Amino acid sequence: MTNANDNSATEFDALVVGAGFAGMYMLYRLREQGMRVRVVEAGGSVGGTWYWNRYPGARVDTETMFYSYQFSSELQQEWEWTERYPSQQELHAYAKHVADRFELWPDIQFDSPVEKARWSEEDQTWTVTTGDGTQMTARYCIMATGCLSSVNTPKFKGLENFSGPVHHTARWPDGGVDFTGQRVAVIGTGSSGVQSIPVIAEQAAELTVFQRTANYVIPAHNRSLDPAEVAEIKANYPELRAKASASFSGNYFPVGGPSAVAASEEERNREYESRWQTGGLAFMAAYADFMTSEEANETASEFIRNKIRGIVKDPATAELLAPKQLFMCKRLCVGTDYYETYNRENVTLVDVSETVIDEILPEGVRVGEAVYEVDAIVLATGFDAMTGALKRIDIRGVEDASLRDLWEDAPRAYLGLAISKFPNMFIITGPGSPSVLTNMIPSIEQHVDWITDCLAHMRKQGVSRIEPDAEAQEQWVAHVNEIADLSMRATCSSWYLGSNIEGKPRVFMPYIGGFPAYVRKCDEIAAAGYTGFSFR
Ligand code: NA7
Repeated sequence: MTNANDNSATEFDALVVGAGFAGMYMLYRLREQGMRVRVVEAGGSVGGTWYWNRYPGARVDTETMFYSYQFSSELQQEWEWTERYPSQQELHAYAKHVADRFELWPDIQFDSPVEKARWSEEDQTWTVTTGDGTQMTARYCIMATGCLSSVNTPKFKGLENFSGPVHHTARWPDGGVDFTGQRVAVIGTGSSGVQSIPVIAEQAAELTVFQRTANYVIPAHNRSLDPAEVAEIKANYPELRAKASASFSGNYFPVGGPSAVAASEEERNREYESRWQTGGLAFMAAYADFMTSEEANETASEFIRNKIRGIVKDPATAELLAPKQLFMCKRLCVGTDYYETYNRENVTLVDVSETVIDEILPEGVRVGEAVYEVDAIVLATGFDAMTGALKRIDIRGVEDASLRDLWEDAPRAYLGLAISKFPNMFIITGPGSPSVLTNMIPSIEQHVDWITDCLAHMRKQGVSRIEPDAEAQEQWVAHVNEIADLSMRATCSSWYLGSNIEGKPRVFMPYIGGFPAYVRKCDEIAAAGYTGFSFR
């Protein structure tokens, strides 16, 4: 095995941008191939999402016995998760353990945000430039930049004049923030808001939540893992992982029934109640027709709205918290005491769906005529999802083609893995792949394995340049769009569509055809000698 344990080295076989779960595993696989690799990471440690999102209450919303690497049976057997939904700290500790166990650290360069990546047709190499001007070159460049990593800070008028601190959930200060005795504003009620609001409410003197869109929040029922249950899963891991891979979302959620409409009201309520009591994302699998029948969808929506009305004592607040859009149209949230938090004396909900946040004043937040005086502001305002992290880098391909320009109207990538005009570049879980609609770690592993096999194939064939054909890419993009239109997921504003970012084109970015169908397609393409790609 070679490694790049020489900080002055600038020439590599492959550069990997990002040291989250994707970049770490990519490094591991490329080193196995004998490649000299450098991973370039903007943050100060490994873990990506689980390095940056340190806000109070940050937890994974996918059961972690399955939200974890499966490439190494030893790792899978030896690591002990403590909770059903572990905290950010535990996930970050896991990422560091993986880096220790596989000795990844020497090949990762931290605190190095990549600003430019340029392809040279003459040299057949990529040159990557970091924030301090350091340049590195390699034959291959793999973007492991994450789907939810480019932070969205809305351009609120006057934000810079606020007299207190402003913290974004995804850029939380290391060491935490003490809100004791303070009046705090939280703007945003997606997963980050849903997780942080109950925790901040316990500490702050007063908490004001600014909600633009109410979300569906299923209770997590987080708990310590029972050693007997862990032993059982570990004893059957290969079989359980295979079941998960054969499931639409890469999570094994047994489907309750084919149709919510066909079920009787009594059956439906029993099914919903049982899933509510179990908790978590498996609620989505209660019936198979939530995304194809509005009537079916409304039965689940109304069940959850009634739960909210039952929990939240003030009827006006309960109605504000009751979502209007279809269930599962926006990403489903999983929370702990989320709705219960609005029964606290020190918590106020402000609706900013029609009268928006006009301005941030030195003393607080102004919505229309009302000024909410606060000492600190928390922005739980999410990300420029899927394309943001790539477009932030000035990426130039063949004949200086600019990725930002080519993706101005919509992202275009073949299989969400590679882009025409950008030879020898791969993206892990890029737009046009199932990515954020699936369990991310298995999706990452599938992409990394596919890329590794592809590079091994190239070596065997004696070729060193790969690029997707424009026509194959267009056909894939058309297919991604066509099936997105068949689902109701694209019917509301969400970050899947880019509608949370001002001026971003509205395009449903992930592939909605399910993990098994996507994997089959990738495997068929590889087996047929990588159809849709040209080699030189
Ligand atoms: P999300 O899910 O994008 O949530 C961001 C929230 O911030 C959401 O409620 C937005 O309302 C709100 N928002 C954004 N801009 C504004 C403005 N200008 N005014 C008021 N409110 C605003 O991000 P998260 O970090 O919570 O979660 C991201 C993913 O991480 C999550 O889905 C999981 O996959 C893990 P909107 O809904 O756009 O009306």
